[in-house]
Amino acid sequence: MSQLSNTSNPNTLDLVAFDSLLSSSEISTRNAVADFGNHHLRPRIGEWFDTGQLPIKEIALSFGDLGILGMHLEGYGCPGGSAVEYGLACMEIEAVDSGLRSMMSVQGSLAMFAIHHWGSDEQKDKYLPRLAAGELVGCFGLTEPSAGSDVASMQTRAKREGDEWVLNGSKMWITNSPIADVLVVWTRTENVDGNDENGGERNAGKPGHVGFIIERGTPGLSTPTINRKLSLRASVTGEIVLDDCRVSDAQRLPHVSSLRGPLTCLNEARYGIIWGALGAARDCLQTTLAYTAQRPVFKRPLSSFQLTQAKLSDMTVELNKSLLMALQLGRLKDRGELKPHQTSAGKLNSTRVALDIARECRSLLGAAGITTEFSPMRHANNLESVLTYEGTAEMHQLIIGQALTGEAAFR
Ligand code: TGC
Ligand code: FAD
Repeated sequence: MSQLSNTSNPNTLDLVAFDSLLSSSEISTRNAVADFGNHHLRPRIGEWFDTGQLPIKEIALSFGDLGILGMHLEGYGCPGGSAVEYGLACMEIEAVDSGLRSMMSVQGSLAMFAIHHWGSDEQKDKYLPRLAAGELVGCFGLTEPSAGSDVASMQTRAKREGDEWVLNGSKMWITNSPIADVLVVWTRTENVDGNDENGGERNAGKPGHVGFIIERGTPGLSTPTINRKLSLRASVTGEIVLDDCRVSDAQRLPHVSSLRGPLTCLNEARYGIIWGALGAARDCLQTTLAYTAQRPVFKRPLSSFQLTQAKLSDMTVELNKSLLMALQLGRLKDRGELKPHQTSAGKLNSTRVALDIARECRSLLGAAGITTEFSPMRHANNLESVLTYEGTAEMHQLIIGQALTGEAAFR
């Protein structure tokens, strides 16, 4: 049975025979992740969101067992799945909650991908198998208090002293930083050295942006938690403060020394969100279809009114169109042909469509829609973050705009 219809209305949401576009192995991967989500995560998500507390280490280990951490990476204990399988897994996890998909994205697409793509063999051997198993939790520190969308304005500095680097600055809004064992942190430096993909010796002594793998317990590192969140409550968010934090050169990601380093990683996480946000939207629609079928208004089920049906139809059409776009982008990615501005188009579309659907579904539930008993308002609140992180909607409009016109209008 299609995962577009895993609750009370078999096949109702699927308008395009979506599963006919998937291979049997993609369907079985998708179903395994959906089963895991429905049995192990869904029963507990309301409590995690309400309390803002969740057992991350336990979740990381279970995600590792399921094979969804660094799912689309090859070697070093990583599952080596396809981009489409990875996307389907993101969709099923985010159908439960965006915070849980964030855990998966930050670990696999950001921290692990950074090490896999830009790290040394020693770094890959040391960290990737344990991150893939969920024995270690990773995070990715790029955003700063005064540099979010404008990554190039980052203030965090790395200064080389002999075989060591001294790091100073702070990162903000970092998923999992308070509990991460392994922190990938991006800095600006005036004295890049060593062999990097941008020209090795060409860059020696020149300014650039370099990434470091910092282990918890390193002197000068602290990671305060950010509290009072109204969104992504089933996720831990924090700062990364570096106060004369010293790391050896062996902790530097050696193969990049420009913003291409972190921005390449963002492409991966943005891709996962294209699918993930649609999982949240699907869950809102399933919840709302079931609710409106049993909610009497003016002596008839709410679902029997024309206005209600128009809303449900429009939302379902948007969901199906967006899924087709996600799948096409996934197929391009599996062929190695996906361009960053295409990823932006998918991220922009999926997050906007999902947020619209979550808000409309919340309103169809009336007052019942405002508690965590039903999922739409929880998803809507989460999707506010998803719209903002991994590049705001405006950043993706500008990236697409640049591809269309050849003009960069960021600054
Ligand atoms: P620009 O001058 O255009 O580029 C600098 C260097 O980067 C390269 N580049 C890319 N490489 C790979 N992929 C991309 N998408 C790339 N975009 C640019 C570019 O070729 C150049 O390379 P090189 O080697 O020649 O130096 O950069 P810019 O300063 O003009 O900035 C462009 C802009 C605004 C698009 C960029 O800053 C941006 O994307 N800003 C948005 C920031 C963002 O998305 N932050 C996300 C933080 S992580 C997060 O939110 C995690 S949320 C948790 C979860 O995922 O669940
Ligand atoms: P700003 O950049 O200050 O933007 C504010 C507003 O101005 C936005 O609407 C934006 O679109 C608009 N704007 C900015 N520039 C322009 C322009 N040129 N033209 C028109 N409008 C513009 N970051 C990490 O590095 N790692 C993480 O793990 C991580 N996790 C996160 C988890 C959560 C829950 C949240 C909410 C954020 C997380 N982030 C993370 C940070 C996230 O990536 C940033 O919030 C995001 O990039 C936007 O930056 P900002 O918040 O500083 O907003």
